[in-house]
Amino acid sequence: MQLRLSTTAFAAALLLGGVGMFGLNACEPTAPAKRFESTFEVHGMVCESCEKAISAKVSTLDGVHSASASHSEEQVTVLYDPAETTAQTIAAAIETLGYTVVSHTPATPIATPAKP
Ligand SMILES: [Cu+2]
Repeated sequence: MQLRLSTTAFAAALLLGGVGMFGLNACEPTAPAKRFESTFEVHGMVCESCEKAISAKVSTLDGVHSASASHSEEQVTVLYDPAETTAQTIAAAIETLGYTVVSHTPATPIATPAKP
């Protein structure tokens, strides 16, 4: 009886250990960074409506997580997945609204999700 109990306990421990290892493996894949940020220098924004128009337009693009614009800084900051879209695509979308994209920074990987 005692032997049987300890065998059962041993089997349970093995099972738990196996489940634990499996769970660890399942949670460990090192996914490549999918969030990159570029800041665009944009001329032509004069008020809050311009900011809203640009961030709304850019947010609809595939691969864009978020976009925020500031007319006072003449900047549009975009969080996006470069595998799905490019800074050129984002710049073109801004320009279809009538603004001028002067330059943009290279895509910089963002380790942790920024503010939602
Ligand atoms: Cu405006």
